[in-house]
Amino acid sequence: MEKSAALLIVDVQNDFCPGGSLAVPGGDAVVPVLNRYISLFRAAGLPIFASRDWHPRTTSHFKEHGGLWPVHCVQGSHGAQFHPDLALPGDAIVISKGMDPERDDYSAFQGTAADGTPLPALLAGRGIRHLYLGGLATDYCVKESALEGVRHGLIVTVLADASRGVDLAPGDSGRAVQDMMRAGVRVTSLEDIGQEQ
Ligand code: VGL
Ligand code: ZN
Repeated sequence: MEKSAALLIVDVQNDFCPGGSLAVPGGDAVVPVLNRYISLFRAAGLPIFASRDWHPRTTSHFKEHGGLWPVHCVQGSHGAQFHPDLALPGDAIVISKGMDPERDDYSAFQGTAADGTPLPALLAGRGIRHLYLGGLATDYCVKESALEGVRHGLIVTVLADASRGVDLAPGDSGRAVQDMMRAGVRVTSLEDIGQEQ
């Protein structure tokens, strides 16, 4: 990975894992894979960002108020916590998103750090030009974050082995990967990254 690369872990939270209120099939399988990416990026001294869905209890994002989804990732709840086995380093930068009660805001680029700084400003401030991202869910937040990264002029690489989709309709995740690739997003896996240098 080049010096201007960063890792973005998308929404690896209890509610998106088996047992959670919006469980992604096999969602927890991304955790050990992401932990290996975390080690690689740490060893290279590269920044690590972790986004979290961070909804108010009442939002148009939820079914009960006209949205698509069951109640999930409510601010401060157990379901909103990162998966307990995700080995986030202490200096990882947490990006919260989905706080606006009138918007879905799937993309992490709509999110902010604890001090309110938006993700795009954080990336620009660190000179990040290449964003590697993986997590949950391929067909929503991973996809929208990747597409918005491209729109911001970044090189974007999706970590296929560290992402899983909701697949509300069968095939959504595969179509999401195709949409991303059509937009110029690269796709890689641990095997390929291990061979880089
Ligand atoms: C997500 C559905 C609803 C995601 C968030 O993180 O991909 N999906 N809210
Ligand atoms: Zn959500």
